[in-house]
Amino acid sequence: MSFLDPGDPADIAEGLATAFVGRHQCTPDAVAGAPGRVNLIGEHVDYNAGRCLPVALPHATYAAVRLRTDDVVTVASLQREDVWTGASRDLGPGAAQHWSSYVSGVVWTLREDGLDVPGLDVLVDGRVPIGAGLSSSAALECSVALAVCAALGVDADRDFRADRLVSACMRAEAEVAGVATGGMDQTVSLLAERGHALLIDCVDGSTQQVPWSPESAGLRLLVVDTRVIHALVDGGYEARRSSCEQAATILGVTSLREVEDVPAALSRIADPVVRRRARHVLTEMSRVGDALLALEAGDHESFGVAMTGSHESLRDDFEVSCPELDAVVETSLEHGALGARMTGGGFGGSAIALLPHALVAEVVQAVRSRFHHQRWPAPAFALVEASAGGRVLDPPSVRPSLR
Ligand code: GAF
Repeated sequence: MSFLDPGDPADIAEGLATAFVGRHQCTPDAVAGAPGRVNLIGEHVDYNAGRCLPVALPHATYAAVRLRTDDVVTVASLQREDVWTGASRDLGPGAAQHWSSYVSGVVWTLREDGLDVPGLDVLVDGRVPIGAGLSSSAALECSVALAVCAALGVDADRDFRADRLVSACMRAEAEVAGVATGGMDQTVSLLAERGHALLIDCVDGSTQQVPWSPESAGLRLLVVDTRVIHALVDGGYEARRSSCEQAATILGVTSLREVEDVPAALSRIADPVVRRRARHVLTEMSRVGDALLALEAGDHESFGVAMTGSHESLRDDFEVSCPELDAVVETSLEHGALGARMTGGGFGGSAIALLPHALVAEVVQAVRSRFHHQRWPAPAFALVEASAGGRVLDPPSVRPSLR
């Protein structure tokens, strides 16, 4: 069985620093890494002021940064051929859309937020699969934000991350890259702690570390990347967000979180599509509550039931699943998973399954066979433990031959 390898952070940082020297003939001032995520439950509730429960992956994106003496910004990646070069005027909203917008956007928002960021060279090594719904964009934004802060000598401690960097990265994605997300991904990428899921209350952005180690109960969290490319910029995400806003307007609330009597609220929404979207959000908010109670009681079976309920609601009411995600969920459950669901924005991307360790090989084989039988591209798998949020890898060492 082969699983997506997150790599060793120190080795990746060293390789990246070495590649940086090869490209720029000088060492980077800082290297930082920030993880992707899977969300355990609480999907499409962050922009409705609800609570969500993501876990940081061991797979991260790494950024090496060197400050320049002029105003030029260059952005390159070990995974891509093209290099983006711009100056101040090219950084903010309205700049041409390019993968580098996630990087230049962060440089722009950090400046907007008052940091004195000069021109810089950025080199990225992305180890979060792109388009897999595992939050590679937030991992990129957060790694760049942390590396820029480290290069400037700014101490990005927990409070600084929570108060300044989460919103800087969200703004970069919304205002420069063009996708107004709800903040879950950036928050967990910057604030997660090893061995914990992060409970985010999106009503005010407050967070709480929730112990998450199903391994101690003989369980594993399996991630299945369906290889159906998920992209938030395609319009489906924005359409769901706008249906939720419509529902809130009809109900006279600022966010769906304020709704108390769910059946009564739903009966006031005449449009069947808007009603279904609202029903997902409102029932998902209560499933998060159920899941938290189950976790507190060490009741993984009930946690699994909430996960599967979440998938059904995302599939039937929110309509953001796809046949490949449904197939992963069904197959995992048929072969003994306690719960399974799509994770992240949907429209492709990844699913997760919580299952006994002893069944991992069987479930992987069954999912593989099902994809093969359907003539779908082979899926990719990862077994993940709750990992830490972004960190500066310091000091970046460079292989001796290039010093
Ligand atoms: C994407 C977004 F970026 C998040 O903010 C969140 O809305 C998620 O989809 C759905 O829960 O990952």
